[in-house]
Amino acid sequence: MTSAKLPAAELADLKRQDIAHHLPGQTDYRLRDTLGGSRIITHAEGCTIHDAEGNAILDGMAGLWCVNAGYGRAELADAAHAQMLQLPYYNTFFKTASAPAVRLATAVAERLGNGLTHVFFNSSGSEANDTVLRLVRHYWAVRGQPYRNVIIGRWNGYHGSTVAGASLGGMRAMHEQGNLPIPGIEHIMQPYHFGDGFGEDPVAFGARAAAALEERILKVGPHNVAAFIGEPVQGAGGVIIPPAGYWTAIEAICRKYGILLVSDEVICGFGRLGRWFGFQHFGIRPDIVSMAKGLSSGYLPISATAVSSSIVETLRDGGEFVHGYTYSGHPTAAAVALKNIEIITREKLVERTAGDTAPYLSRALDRLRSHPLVGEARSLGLIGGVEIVSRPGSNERFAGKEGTAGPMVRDICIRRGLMVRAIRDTIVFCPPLIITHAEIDRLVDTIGAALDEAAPALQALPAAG
Ligand code: PXG
Repeated sequence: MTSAKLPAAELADLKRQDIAHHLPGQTDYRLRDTLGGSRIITHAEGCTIHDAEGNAILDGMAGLWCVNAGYGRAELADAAHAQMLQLPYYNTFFKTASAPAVRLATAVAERLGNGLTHVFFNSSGSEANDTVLRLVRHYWAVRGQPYRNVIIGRWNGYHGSTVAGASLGGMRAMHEQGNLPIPGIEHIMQPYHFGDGFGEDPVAFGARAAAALEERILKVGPHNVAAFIGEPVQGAGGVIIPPAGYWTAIEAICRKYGILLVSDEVICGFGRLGRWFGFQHFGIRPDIVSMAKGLSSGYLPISATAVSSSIVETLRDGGEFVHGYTYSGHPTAAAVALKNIEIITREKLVERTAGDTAPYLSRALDRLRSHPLVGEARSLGLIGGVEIVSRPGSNERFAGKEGTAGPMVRDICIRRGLMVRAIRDTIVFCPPLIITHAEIDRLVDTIGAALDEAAPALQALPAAG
């Protein structure tokens, strides 16, 4: 597919309407309006998105960490089309279900293994985690321990934007808007070695970060704690890959106090870390797993909350679980997700990530590791981050302030035809799992070129203090 530049008048009209009527999420509206409206993305294929100005951009973010199977999959469109003609919608509340929902639950459970037998459907990652909160509190009430309702998450974890999702997450900026978190949610330190443990032995730092969970459990009172929730690798927090031993230590602490372990696989699921699910990479067995994004490669909104068979046994004793959404198990979304899983399986995208593209990406990042502005370049599977620093060998930031260099380098990357995100001063990427070696080279070398281009302006900034 070639460029499909929109006629100038049509584009100007779209941008005018965008400013006049549209409030996109996670957006500074004054800034969007000052920039003359949003960039209009018109079409995409493979790993490339196209905008209305005629730019072709390598999508280093797989949309928003989700288009694992890549763009332009006619099979997914065909699955939606066929299902819409047969049964576009029906609910799961009247002791009814649709074939795609039931088959999808089975396909997900088969890939989860580890006793995670049952799946509850929702439409977004946030909703999947709302279900986690409702479910674990209900679970402990049915078990006769209704006081066990505290859920522990981590600072800078991301679990969504609904009231429960943003509360479970540890994004201070989100908490500040809307008087969050809601009661009964605690946060502990994150295992961010580069940021919070610089110079410390990584394994010792990981053990210290995990020990923070036990300390908090003891402070809250073990009998009050319902669950711990974490992302195997924090995505929106800045691609934070925990040190070796962290997750096994967290799991052991949860077991010691009989606390449910929840793995938020909204980003890490469906091949991202080179396994179907991130917890499988870290060798742990969560009791609950939330997932979204890669479940349908973002083609339609659908998410799931998977639980272990022993949780299901308790739920069976609990009467009606008075929770569910109109679109739980949406037949069309489920049909598309099922076809997406079939594609990932058939094309061996999980195996390809583990055995080919992930090691290739990791080796390519070596080219950035010696750059004077790079403090660390890390990846696991096909997710990674590059830390921009003001002094080689340090974790010091330009102008002594986080968030100065990152957006500058990101904007240059986009101008040079690569979509990446800046999370403070970390450039992060999470490309479709179909990415080729040549595209990985382009991703890494564009970041390198953007760093070179930004260097004079960054070095001219006033020093810290
Ligand atoms: N959990 C995780 C781990 C996520 O990354 C959600 C839950 C919520 O999913 P929904 O579908 O409700 O958005 C996410 C979503 C960012 C950014 O700034 C990341 C997400 C969403 C919006 C922005 O990188 N991840």
